Amino acid sequence: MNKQLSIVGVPMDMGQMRRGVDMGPSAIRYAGMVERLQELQFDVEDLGDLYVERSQTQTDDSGPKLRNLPRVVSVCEQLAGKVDDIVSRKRFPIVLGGDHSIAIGTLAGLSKHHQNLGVIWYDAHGDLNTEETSPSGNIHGMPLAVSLGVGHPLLTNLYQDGAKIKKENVVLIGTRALDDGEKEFVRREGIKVFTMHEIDRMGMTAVMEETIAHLAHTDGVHLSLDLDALDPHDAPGVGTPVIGGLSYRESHLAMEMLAESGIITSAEFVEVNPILDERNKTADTAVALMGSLFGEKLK
Ligand code: B3U
Ligand code: MN
Ligand code: MN
Repeated sequence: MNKQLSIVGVPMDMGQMRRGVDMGPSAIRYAGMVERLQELQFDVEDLGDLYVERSQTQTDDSGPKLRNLPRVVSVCEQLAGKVDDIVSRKRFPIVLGGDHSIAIGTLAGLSKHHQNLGVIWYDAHGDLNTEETSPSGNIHGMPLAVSLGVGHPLLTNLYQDGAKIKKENVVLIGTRALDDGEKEFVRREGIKVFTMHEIDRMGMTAVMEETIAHLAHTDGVHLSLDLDALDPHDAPGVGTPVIGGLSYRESHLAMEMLAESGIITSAEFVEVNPILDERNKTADTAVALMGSLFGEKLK
């Protein structure tokens, strides 16, 4: 694994309605992220946070179809450039959210360096909505569709024109709250999804084995980890908790298997909202999962 890590925080909360997720990067750092990774002998560079305009008098909560679109676009453009630069310097990017809309920027930046990027979408939700199917107008419910080239042109053509990833290179894990339009998207495109049903039936070991095999042909794999994939018991500090989620232990197993496989080339941890959290539990969980993803157990 690449031993050179670069962290970038994105204090973004414009992709959804619950303020506070902009403080996610601080909460994750406070939970001891940098020290944890340094103990694992990584060379860690913390690039700080991107500048995100957070004026509350300019937020657009009036219920349009694409809430705060211009602001999401400008932050994602900025993030894409940053991620592109990190990878150009042969380092491993770790992006801290912020709401999940930032994945549009992360994947746009990564796509400059990969023809066949794999993506693991570890999330209770599919994030496969478009402005037509979204029940909320929140862009954090759309980043996977956008990255597959489906959505508003300002989003799909961000940084580079068109789709950033291919449908056969995507695996969803932990899914349990798909909207009707998202179900249709998954069926139509034949996307690989391990819902909670499959995880309960097969067990996390088999799910991860299949995931790793499914992505074996890719030229790098991005892990997009939304903390709401976990059960709210272990990750209460998220904007849209969904009961019946992945356990702390299952998630560690998943991260450990990814560490053993060596396939992960970039990662992001999103949707940590300290305002809704219990004593920074969700950020602590995020950092503990990073420990496993970066090989704590293998040492
Ligand atoms: N699918 C719903 C809810 C949602 C998506 N992502 C999160 N919540 N975190 C939507 O608004 O698109
Ligand atoms: Mn998400
Ligand atoms: Mn989610």
